[in-house]
Amino acid sequence: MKKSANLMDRANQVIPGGVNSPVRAFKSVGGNPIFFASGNGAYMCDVDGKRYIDYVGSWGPLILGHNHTAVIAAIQTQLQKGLTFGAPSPLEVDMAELVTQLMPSIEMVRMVSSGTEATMSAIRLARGFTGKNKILKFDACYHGHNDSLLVKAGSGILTLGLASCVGVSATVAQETLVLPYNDLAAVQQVFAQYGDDIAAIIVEPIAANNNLILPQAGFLTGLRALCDKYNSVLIFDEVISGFRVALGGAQELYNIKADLTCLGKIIGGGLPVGAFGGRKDIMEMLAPIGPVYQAGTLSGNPIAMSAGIATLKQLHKPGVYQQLLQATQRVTQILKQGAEQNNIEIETNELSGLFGFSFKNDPNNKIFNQFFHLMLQHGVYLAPSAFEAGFVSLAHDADVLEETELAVKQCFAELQHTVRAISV
Ligand code: KE4
Repeated sequence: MKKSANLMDRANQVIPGGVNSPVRAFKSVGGNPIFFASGNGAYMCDVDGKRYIDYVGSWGPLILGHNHTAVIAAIQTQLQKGLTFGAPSPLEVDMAELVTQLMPSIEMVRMVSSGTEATMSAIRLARGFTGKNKILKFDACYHGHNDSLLVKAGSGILTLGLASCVGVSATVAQETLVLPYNDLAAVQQVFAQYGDDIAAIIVEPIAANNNLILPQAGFLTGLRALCDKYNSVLIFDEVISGFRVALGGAQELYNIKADLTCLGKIIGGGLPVGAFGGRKDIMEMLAPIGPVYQAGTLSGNPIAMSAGIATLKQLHKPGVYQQLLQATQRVTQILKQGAEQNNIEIETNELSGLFGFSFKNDPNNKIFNQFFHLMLQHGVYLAPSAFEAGFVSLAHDADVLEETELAVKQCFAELQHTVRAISV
């Protein structure tokens, strides 16, 4: 990986940590990040020409796999017409109509350029709508890097072992209440105490930034009931789960109506897009018709809209989510079988397009980190952190899964020696 190493030396001189997003830095797994040159279908190639099966998919956008022909064609068509107008364009209306059709709880939607912008805007809107100040989030859920939500967050904050984040003022942090995920009793107690000042609950309906944690029965419906009782806004952060776990996201899967929903990743098809939307009476509080200001130079960018719309249209096809679920179940089955054959204990879970796995008795993720690097050697790119989920695309077909199985078997055979040494 000589070229990657040389690039990292250069990057470290001019980019903090050599990366434009911390979780890419391999800090928790050790070693240097790999620099990638290209992607195609379920594969990526690094700058040294090594090919990997990609189980990160750019952290979610690439549900169709890399460089899907329909997405590239849509981008190329729009490219001929212009990159950006700084004025309304037809594709923004097409996208908004598509999103409101796919997620009925979203009566109106506003495009932004990242998931962070979506959640930041949604909590500002909730505060403006309710006139209340406090935001309730859950430990190790990650909602992007805006100040109010970087308190005890997941993803990179968890990966780097940061309790919260330096630079977030105490006055801002004190307006954010943080509770354990799935602990409805704790939420009931906090509402009893602060209910008249809780503007919103923001929750990942499927927690995918602390490995993969599914909501316990009754948890999401309990949050819905409390928001109804105390007139707080229920915000579903579906930046990962939206259009992945079902066409209508987690809210379709669990049949829960959110007041506001935050979207990202898939909605941009690989280009920078986020969105937030929901109840009309809340959304109409937004400028220019309401007093809550929110804006963005490239919001609704036509190129990004064309990629997102092309992606969503592919997901509309019959059988897509069955195929995605079957592929994802195959991945966790392969992991379980590989571990079992080598007397290694792992736990796995999955939904369509998303999976999590963890090694038993691996409190410091030493086994995970060893496994991560073995998989790299065998041409499989997992998320470089035990605190992230795995992403499966529609490009992960039978041949890719067979190749994955071969690599996993070899890795577990080599890992069993290490596990014995680490466990001692
Ligand atoms: P962005 O601002 O990174 O587009 O989205 C923030 C965000 C919001 N909500 C959820 C549920 C998210 O998972 C994210 C971002 N996800 C991480 C991966 N766990 C992005 C990867 C990174 O930070 O580089």
